[in-house]
Amino acid sequence: MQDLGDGVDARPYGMPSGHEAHVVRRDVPWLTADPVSSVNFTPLHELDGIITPNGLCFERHHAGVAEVDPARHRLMINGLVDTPLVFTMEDIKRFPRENRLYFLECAANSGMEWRGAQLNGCQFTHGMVHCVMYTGVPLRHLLNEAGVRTNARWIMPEGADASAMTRSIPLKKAMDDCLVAFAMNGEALRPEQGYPLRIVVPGWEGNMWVKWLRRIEVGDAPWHHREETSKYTDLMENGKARRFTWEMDVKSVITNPSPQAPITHGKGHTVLTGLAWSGRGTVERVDVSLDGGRNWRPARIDGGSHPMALHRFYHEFDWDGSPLLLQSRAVDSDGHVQPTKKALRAVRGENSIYHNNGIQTWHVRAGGEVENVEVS
Ligand SMILES: Nc1nc2c(c(=O)[nH]1)N[C@H]1C(S)=C(S)[C@@H](COP(=O)(O)O)O[C@H]1N2
Ligand SMILES: [Mo]
Repeated sequence: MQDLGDGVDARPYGMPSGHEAHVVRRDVPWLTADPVSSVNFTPLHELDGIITPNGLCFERHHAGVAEVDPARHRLMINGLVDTPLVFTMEDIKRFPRENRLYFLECAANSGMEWRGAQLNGCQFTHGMVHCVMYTGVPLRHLLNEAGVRTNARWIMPEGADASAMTRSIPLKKAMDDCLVAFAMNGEALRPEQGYPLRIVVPGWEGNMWVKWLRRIEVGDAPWHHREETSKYTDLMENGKARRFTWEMDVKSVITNPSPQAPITHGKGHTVLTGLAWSGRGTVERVDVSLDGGRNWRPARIDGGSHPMALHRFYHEFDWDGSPLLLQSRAVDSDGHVQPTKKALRAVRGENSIYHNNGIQTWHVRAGGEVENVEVS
């Protein structure tokens, strides 16, 4: 065996301190129908800054994690192109690449809260989001190599997993800022995030970010597949469904204090922190309320402001030990203001699951314990 040198073989890949063993992805048993069609949640209340560590990114797969050998993996581009092409991983890495920080949010994030406060913890109410630095090749380079026909308007990425996940994406978006990514936070994608290749669709619904990307078809119309008809549509009060609601709207949540992260130090100096994001640009400001939305004060954004990425906010205050109703409200660079849940239901009704960006309320009791509530 090769001599690895002193100490290197003891911990060839670094792991967190044993004291941090509770900082893990968690699931909600009644939401996980089967281990292969599953979802788990990012422990947002245990994290800081704006980058999600690779091992803590929530996972959502419709048919398990595909095991793909990068040496045998191929990406095919076919359909309305001059020359259908098949790329190896090595071929892809010979195109100019870019590094971009983006959040990925499942359209169903906070979906279980549509009709009322339900899950006790921001990990469960808001944990279907992560934010990493992707390294990849702009998709337009690959499409230009194949030569997109003049009548082409849409693309359809397809996954190599058992679900063969597909979504229709407008060609305009594909040519604008989509990436074919092979790395996250500097290292290869994790298997559960689509190793060795996934498409990055900045600011748009997580389900469009096809993992284990094996094919991109170019067409002149959307395909109307399962994930854009039966699923990932928003049923309105009148029985009609909104379709192709791609952008993830401006949203925020206070991660500390929160039900899994109560105030344990008693009254006095308290650091409130949380995350804000928008699929339409940067977050311009975040206001926080300690009294259920009656009074608002600006929070401090720190850690950088990147379009379509998580933003970290802080608000330091002296807690007098009395009960609080904590809320945060984000405003994005496109002028959108995060709505109350009441305002959201007034427009969207009660039948939706997806695209719940309503303002979250946490009730802090005198003892410092925190629970998920709603104020009217
Ligand atoms: N091939 C494939 N791609 C997929 C999925 C899938 O099941 N198969 N799930 C989608 C959904 S619904 C979401 S929210 C994101 C989740 O990405 P993550 O597991 O990296 O968090 O991947 C999307 N891409
Ligand atoms: Mo999703």
